Amino acid sequence: MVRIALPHDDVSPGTGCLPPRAWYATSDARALCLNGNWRFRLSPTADAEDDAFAADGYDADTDGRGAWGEIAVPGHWVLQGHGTPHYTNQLYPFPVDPPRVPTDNPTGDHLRVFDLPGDWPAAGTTVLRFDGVESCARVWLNGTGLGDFKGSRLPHEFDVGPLLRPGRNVLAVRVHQWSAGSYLEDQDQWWLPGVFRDVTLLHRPEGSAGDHFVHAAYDHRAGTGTLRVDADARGRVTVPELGVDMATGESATVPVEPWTAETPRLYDGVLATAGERVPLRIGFRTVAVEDGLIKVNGRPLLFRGVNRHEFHPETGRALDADTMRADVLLMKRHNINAVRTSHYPPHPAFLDLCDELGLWVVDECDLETHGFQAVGWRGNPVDDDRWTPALLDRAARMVERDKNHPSVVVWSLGNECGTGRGLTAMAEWIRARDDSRLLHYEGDRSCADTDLYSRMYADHAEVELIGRGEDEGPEARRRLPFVLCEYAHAMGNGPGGLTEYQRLFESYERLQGGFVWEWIDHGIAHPAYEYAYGGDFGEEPHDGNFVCDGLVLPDRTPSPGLLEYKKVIEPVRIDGDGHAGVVRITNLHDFATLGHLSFTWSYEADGVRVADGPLAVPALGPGEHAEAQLPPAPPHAPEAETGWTVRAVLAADTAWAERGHVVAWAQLPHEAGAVRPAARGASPVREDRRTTLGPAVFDDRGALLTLGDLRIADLRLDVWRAPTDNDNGMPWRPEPSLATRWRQLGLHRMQHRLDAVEPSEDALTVRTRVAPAASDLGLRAVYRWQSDGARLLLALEVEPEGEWTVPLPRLGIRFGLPGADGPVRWFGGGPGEAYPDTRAASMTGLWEADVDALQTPYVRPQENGARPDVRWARIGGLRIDSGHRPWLTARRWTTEELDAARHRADLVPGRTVWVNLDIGQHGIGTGSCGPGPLPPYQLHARPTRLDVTFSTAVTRGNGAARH
Ligand code: IPT
Repeated sequence: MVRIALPHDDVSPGTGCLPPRAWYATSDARALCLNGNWRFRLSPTADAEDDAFAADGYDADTDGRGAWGEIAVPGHWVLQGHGTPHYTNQLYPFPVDPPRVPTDNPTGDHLRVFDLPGDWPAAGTTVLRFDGVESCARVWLNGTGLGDFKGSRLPHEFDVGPLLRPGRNVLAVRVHQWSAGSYLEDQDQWWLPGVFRDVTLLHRPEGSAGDHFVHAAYDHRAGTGTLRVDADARGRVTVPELGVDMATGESATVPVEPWTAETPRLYDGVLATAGERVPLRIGFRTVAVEDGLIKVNGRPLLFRGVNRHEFHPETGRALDADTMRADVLLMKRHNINAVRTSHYPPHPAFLDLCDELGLWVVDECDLETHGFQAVGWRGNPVDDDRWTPALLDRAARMVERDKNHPSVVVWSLGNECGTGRGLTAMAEWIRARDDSRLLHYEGDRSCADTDLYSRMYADHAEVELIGRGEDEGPEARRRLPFVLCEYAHAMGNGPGGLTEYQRLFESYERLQGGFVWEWIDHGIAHPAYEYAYGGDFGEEPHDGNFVCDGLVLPDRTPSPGLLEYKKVIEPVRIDGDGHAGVVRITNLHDFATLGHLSFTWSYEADGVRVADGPLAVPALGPGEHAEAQLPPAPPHAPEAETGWTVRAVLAADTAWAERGHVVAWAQLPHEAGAVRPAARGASPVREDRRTTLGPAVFDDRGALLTLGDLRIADLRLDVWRAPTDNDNGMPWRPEPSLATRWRQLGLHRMQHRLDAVEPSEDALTVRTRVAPAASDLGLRAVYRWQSDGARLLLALEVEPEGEWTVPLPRLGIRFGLPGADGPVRWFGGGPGEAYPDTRAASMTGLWEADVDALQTPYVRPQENGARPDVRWARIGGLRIDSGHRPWLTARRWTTEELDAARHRADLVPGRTVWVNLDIGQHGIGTGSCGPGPLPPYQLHARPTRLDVTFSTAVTRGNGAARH
């Protein structure tokens, strides 16, 4: 028997590649970009013999019986009509038998014909660079094999000088979807094979710089930077702005402004060797752990971070420059100061942007072996010496490529690999090569190889214990600074509980912040579904919509979670006393003064701005605070609810946002306003099986039918919400999720029993009992309807019966407004959605939005769109007032339809607007991976009252802000 051995089937990192070196976008050496349309052929298997396509003189047009099409490079073939994407979280989508992979191994043959420009220099040599190919490639130029490589999100270069011909050249690349490298790349994401990053031909002149290493430290005591540039070739280093002109290998110490993520000061320099001038962008900074704290330039910092996968709904992990910049700009505009490059080094241009615009980067190696957990970690490559060369190759390719970025302050070995000797070998290699950065790896609780104690999804109580230094575990670990490399799982509606995490981070110096999981929903643009998730391509096994757990929706629209995060991590705290007119400002930056901000106040009466002006605040240093005095309250209507809104805005344009961009804000209530007591006294009149009460008509069974001209449908008690991803919990946990317990109890199909309809002198009382089948739990709901002749008053009292051990999803009323039209206007929290533990970013005001704009289009439909603290609202001719300030939700479909929908496209607007007014909502939490809602945000059944006044709306000409 012949054993078929293929290069993709062995543990080695590959053959024929040049040693890794520093990446830079351009020098004065020639480069030829080979991106573009390539010829492409897909085969279902990896047949080692059939490499005829790579032979010199092969003609794709005459061979292959039309098998050859075209493909855009960079790109993934599964997103260009060849095969389909496959999503798994932790599981390998193939049998675990390392290093072997399936015979069914989709293989993409790529051909690129290019003309070498006539003036391509003859001296020196030329390298061919691949910035990213998933998962394994064999490469030929003009029929000669160059070698093969694995390590999908890492660069690989070949020396092609001797093989290049004047004029026409043919590059052939065979890419296998699966390789031994796939065992090292089990990140929670789509499997997306292809040549997905740039391919470039780079001339290397004689005397070119080769690899080079910029060492740029900052001494915060002296205010000086020390620069040394090591390079393979001898040369000179010049930094005109600093008067530096020295040889490579020499060092200079000069006064400088340091680089930080808040103040990303870069100095332009040049490394000039005999053959090349390489531009340098130098940022001086020193990273260290001192006194158990991560310090940069002598000061501790707080990571307000996100985990970023590279993703675009159409092009997958092939990102263009605009998309990368969009990510950084969005992060900066939302107060994010740090990125963990989960779980592989990003396109190198992304790190240039982080240097330039200012983000702390945890650069993570392309390594995850999570799927071995499912087999008890047997055969885990990170604990098997045969794989160590591959691991070291990955570590070196990351560190060598990215070592000159000031933004990179931490190297991370990888994610979710369990433990093993291979990781230690990586750590030792990295420390020996670059001791100027910290080392991170979350998966080894002993922290043997790391400078940080890092965890994911620890709940608030445990994080607090760690903050206090009272955590169990090795003594040495208690001396390490702590970060949450992942927390606050941003899947669907949420994450809840951010405020409480941030309070802990700010209270305990050991807690140096965290990285929300994750930046973007990986929903793939799809003609029928709008966005597809796991399983939508018929793939098995899969992990459903667990791939959609980002702070931005697939098209990069900020989700409410991002707006909440922005508010929670504001680098300026504004609080104070609106009655006394005192504002307290605290600078929460780690490095920057408030010199770049200006402050404003405005004064609102019933949500409408009546006056505004500037607020003088000194340019406080980091950590400092001061008080400022507000002016006397401006005149306003006597009964109005009033308050101040204070904002910190950019004083001038920056590289990432314009002047006036709001960085931080707070509202300080002033006067509560007078709630006019509603008059009563109208008597119910029974006639023709109908009861009239003021403007309202009820049927025999006490159901409200009309209010004036308005039809009202099916007004009743409601406890159900379409479970959120967080309600659905962690699919791999054996215990039932909250949503499962809700369904088991039957909260999605409550039965409504009518017990009595009781007209009296001044009221119509309707008594009901609302309860699930097969249970003795129930809710007695008593509706007491009254009227002053013009308006309809409802006093609803709810009394639970039995031992409720499950919290309620929501508690309130819902009703339909058939044919309702026009915008919704409300005075309350807005403009976006909010829930009990996700409402920091909700601003009290007068808001207006169309019903459609009130919906948050989560990729998998679920409860969304509530607006809190609604004093009054107007919807399609109905006016609602309530001193209880309920939650308001309005949609063109029912909760049941929302619950049944799997994709956005399943939601079809009907003619009725369904309105929920809730006295309570269960919190959101982050139970899809992490803790559920904290106790104060849990909605437990208890005696409850909701008072609402309904009337037909009179149009009021006031200036609501449109959402
Ligand atoms: C954690 C992973 O590190 C991350 O890649 C992602 O899968 C995240 O969870 C959930 O979306 S691992 C988790 C099972 C603790």
